[in-house]
This record gives sequence, C-alpha cells and structure tokens, in this order.
Amino acid sequence: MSASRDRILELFRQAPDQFVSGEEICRLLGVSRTAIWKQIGQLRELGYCVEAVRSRGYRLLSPPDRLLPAEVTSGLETRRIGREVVYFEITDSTNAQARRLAEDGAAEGTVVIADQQTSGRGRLGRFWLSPPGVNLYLSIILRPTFPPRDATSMTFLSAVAVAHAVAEAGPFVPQLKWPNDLLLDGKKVAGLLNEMNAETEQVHYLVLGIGVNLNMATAQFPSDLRTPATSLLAAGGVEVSRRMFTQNLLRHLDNLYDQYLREGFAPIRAAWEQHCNMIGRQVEVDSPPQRFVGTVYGIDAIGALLVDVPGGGRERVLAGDVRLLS
Ligand code: BT5
Repeated sequence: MSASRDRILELFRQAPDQFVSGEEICRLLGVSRTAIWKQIGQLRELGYCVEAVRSRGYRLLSPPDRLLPAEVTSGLETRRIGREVVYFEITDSTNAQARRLAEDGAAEGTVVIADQQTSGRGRLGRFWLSPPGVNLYLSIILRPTFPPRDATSMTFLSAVAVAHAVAEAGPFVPQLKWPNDLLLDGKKVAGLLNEMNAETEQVHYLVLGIGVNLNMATAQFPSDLRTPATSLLAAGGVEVSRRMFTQNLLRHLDNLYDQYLREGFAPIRAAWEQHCNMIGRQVEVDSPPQRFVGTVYGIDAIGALLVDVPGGGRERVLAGDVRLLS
C-alpha cells in the first residue's frame, strides 16, 4: 500500500490525458523528485502505462483494470461504504484482514479488497478459489447499532446488491440461492461470507465478505467444485471492468444499507425473493441433524427459509444447505 502512489493516481484521474508536471506532484505531495520517480516505477510494474516527457511531466496513457483505492474511490460518492478502501495485491483472506482492521478500530464502511487471496474462505471451513487479476474479493466492515439477531439480514442485503450489480454488467439474469449463493444459469458466480463479533446485546462489528467471479476463464475452474461454477466472462462472453463493477456494487450496498437502517428488512426481503430461483420449487434441505424434502415458500422476517413439508407443516430453516430437486 502506498499513500503517495494513490495520490499520484488521483492526480492523473483529475487530469485525464494531460501531463502533470513533476514539480507540481512534488509540491502537492511534499515529496522529492526521486520519490516520485520511484512511485511511477511501481505504477508501471503494476501495469500502468505512464509516459514521462522531460519538461512536461507525466501522463497516464492506459490505466489497467486494477482495484487500487484511488481507482475504486474516484467518483464513488457513497454515504458510508467505501469512504475508506484498503488494498492488498495478495493476502490470506480479505475477511481475515477486515477482522484484524476492525479489531484495530477501522471505521464503519471500510472496504478491504485483494487482487489475490491465498486462503480465500467459504462457509464451514470451505475454500474460495481466488486467482489474481480476474475477479473481485472484497470485505466490508460494518458497525451497526442493531442487535446481533438482525445480523443475518446483511447476508440477504449483500446478495441483493450483488444481484443488482451483476444485472447491470450485461445481459444477465442473476438467481439467488438460499442462503448465500448467486447463480447464473444454475452455476455459482458469487459467494457471500458474513462474520460477526458480538456480545448478547451488541454487535462490535460485522464483516460482509463477497467474492464474484468476473473475468475468470472456464479453464480456471477445477472440475470438483461443490456446485458448477461460472464467471461473468464465461456466461456473457465479454470482459467486465472490475473497477466499474466494484463501484456499482459499493453504490448498491451503500443504498441498500441506508434503506435498511431507515425501513428495516421488508424491502430487502421482497427484492431477495424476487431474484430467488427456489420459491415454489421442491428442494432437499440439509440442516444437520435434519434432512428433509419440501417446497420453498419464501424467507421470514430474519431470513430463515420457510419450507412447506408434505403433510401440511411449515419448517423454518436457519442454517444449512438446500438443493433444488425440480
Ligand atoms: C461461499 O462459501 O460461497 C462464500 C465465499 C465467500 C468468498 C469471499 S471472497 C472475499 C471474502 N474473503 C474470504 O476469504 N471469503 C470472502 P460456500 O457456500 O461454503 O462455498 C464454497 C464452495 O464453493 C467451495 O467448497 C467450492 O466447492 C466452491 N468454490 C470455491 N471457489 C469458488 C469460486 N471462485 N467460484 C465458484 N465456486 C467456488
């Protein structure tokens, strides 16, 4: 991470296609010419094509599709989410990093992004495949005043936000699968992992973890994943701008969170049910120690799955996995 590098990128973004003089950068950043030259070298290593012309300065020719803080925050204008972005080229897991930052007092809305994860996490100790340069791996720190029992709503809120961002990225019809998957044509394109640190009555912080397969090639998916997987590139045939997708996603998260704080779970529940591909369909529920078959009715006021079972009863499923049968 480098604050000067981000400031230089910001200056380039403010003056598209124009030269920014070395002198001006020195003055604005309060650093030496040598320091700037070093930062420009780092940007080039990251794939930024920066032209340097004696007596005119530096000009950004072609920005690569990277998710450095300056790229993500430029023009974002959200209320809470993404006011602060922390970036890692490579890290173990953005959720793990977000938890560390939250323990150290990071503000609500702080977003942690990585280009690559070495121990990307799924639920129940599962892994999340996180190769570099192609996808989005992001975690958001929230410090809500609502009680811990309401925290499950945030999984549904992030699912709806990802669904909106996916629908905007191309001719896609995202389907939500309870509790935390987003599918395209029945294949998993995104996963959510929300974690909480709380006492009985108070949430210290929540971490909303989101992984979206954007430009991953079909050949990069191993054949033994739990559910068949896809990416927006594989499903739509066109590369997606990671930067634009991330900004759209953060805007949706920010708007939905704001709406949630004002109006509660009802609008999010309705939006989630609208995108859910399970309503009215037969499923097999695996919620240890229970396993049964039934027809999905919807979700309740805290996001539990409601399943009508043969014989007339309605089960409430709080945790587990669900498989479509028809
Ligand atoms: C999830 O778990 O779907 C939650 C994934 C959350 C990932 C994000 S990335 C940013 C943040 N930082 C983290 O460390 N995690 C979060 P689950 O429902 O348990 O699904 C995991 C299963 O999906 C694995 O066991 C694999 O079979 C499969 N899988 C792994 N990587 C995948 C990928 N990239 N795309 C589709 N499926 C994948």
